[in-house]
Amino acid sequence: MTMSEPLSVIAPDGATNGYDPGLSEAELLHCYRTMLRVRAFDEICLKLQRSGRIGFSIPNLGIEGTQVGAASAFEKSDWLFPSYRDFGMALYHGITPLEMMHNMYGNAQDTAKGRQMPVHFSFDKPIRFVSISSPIGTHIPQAVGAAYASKLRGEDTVMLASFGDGGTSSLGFHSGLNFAGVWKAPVVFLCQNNGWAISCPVEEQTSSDGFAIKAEAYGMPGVVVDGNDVLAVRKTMLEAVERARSGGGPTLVECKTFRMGGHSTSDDPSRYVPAEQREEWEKKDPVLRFERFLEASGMWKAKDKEPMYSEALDEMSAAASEAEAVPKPGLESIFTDVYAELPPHLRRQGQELFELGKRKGDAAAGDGEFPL
Ligand SMILES: Cc1ncc(C[n+]2csc(CCOP(=O)(O)OP(=O)(O)O)c2C)c(N)n1
Ligand SMILES: [Mg+2]
Repeated sequence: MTMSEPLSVIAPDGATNGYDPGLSEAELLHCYRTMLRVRAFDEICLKLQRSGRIGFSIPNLGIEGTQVGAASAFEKSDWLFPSYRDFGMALYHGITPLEMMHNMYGNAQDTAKGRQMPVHFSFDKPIRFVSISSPIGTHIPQAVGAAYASKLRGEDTVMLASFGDGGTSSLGFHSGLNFAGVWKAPVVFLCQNNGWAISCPVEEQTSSDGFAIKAEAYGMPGVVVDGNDVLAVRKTMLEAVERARSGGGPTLVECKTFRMGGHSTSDDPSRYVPAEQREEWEKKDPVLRFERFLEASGMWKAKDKEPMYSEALDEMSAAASEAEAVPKPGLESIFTDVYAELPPHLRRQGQELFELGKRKGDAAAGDGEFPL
């Protein structure tokens, strides 16, 4: 097999090549449902953004197989350093749509207290889903540092660093992989090669034969997998996670997939993605692929899809309504979480802000008092 031939498990007719994913029927259906829930979350967020209720979102259409297959390889005690396009990893591990919607609205219950952009989730349970870093690639060395700390402490926690094809051009990618190789840190690098970094095609991103091959330079295995085959992604990631957990060091996994939507709700991919490319990948839709497997295994029927998807839409819509009703963070939250005791100059600035807020009618109940 050459580096650029991706590993796949689910054949076009839904049969597997004998691979047993080691998941019960309920677990496999959880994978499927999670993929549908990602689509439903996207659909609701697009409507919210287009109607001016939230400022921004990131579509995940086409990447759900990679997200769910990868997430399924990690334990709740592991840490995920996700990219901004990893909604399926959060949902797979039981982070609720409501918690995610609080961030989309930047309301008072958002874990980031409205200080991050929408889509920049951070959660510490049921799994550690580390705050999204907007500057591309900066979270890669963070994941490596956390992995090295886990190793030094003698723990068996494994870290995931997830990023796109564009992320491989960042300094963080090269320094992160270098340190991880030297330290044999328990980290798995997941490169989601979805063909595009906003409007930059992969051919302009690198002149190497894909991204997995770059692992060789850093002294670790590099594996290419069909990112639209959820079971192939699971298989590859499980092997990499087990290797990291047992002291074997890092792996770079390249998932070949395709972003069927825009880069974000501010983007129009029809301006740069050739129609034939999109049509070709639509046939490889990861949800349809997994449906063929589930159907061939007698776990799912075509008539199940519509009620499952509409249940997911109801769930996301209810989460959005609930999050929308939560007030924005109080003005005083601007001054919290940095100092144990607020310095006098910030206290003074805060007071001026509250007075201005009151005069302009922007201050909400509670503003104007420091709880510090
Ligand atoms: C350091 C840095 N440079 C540029 C940007 C602007 N930017 C945001 S997303 C993006 C493309 C990233 O592409 P890729 O890693 O392939 O991720 P994908 O969008 O495909 O998920 C760029 C250039 C940024 N956020 N950070
Ligand atoms: Mg990309």
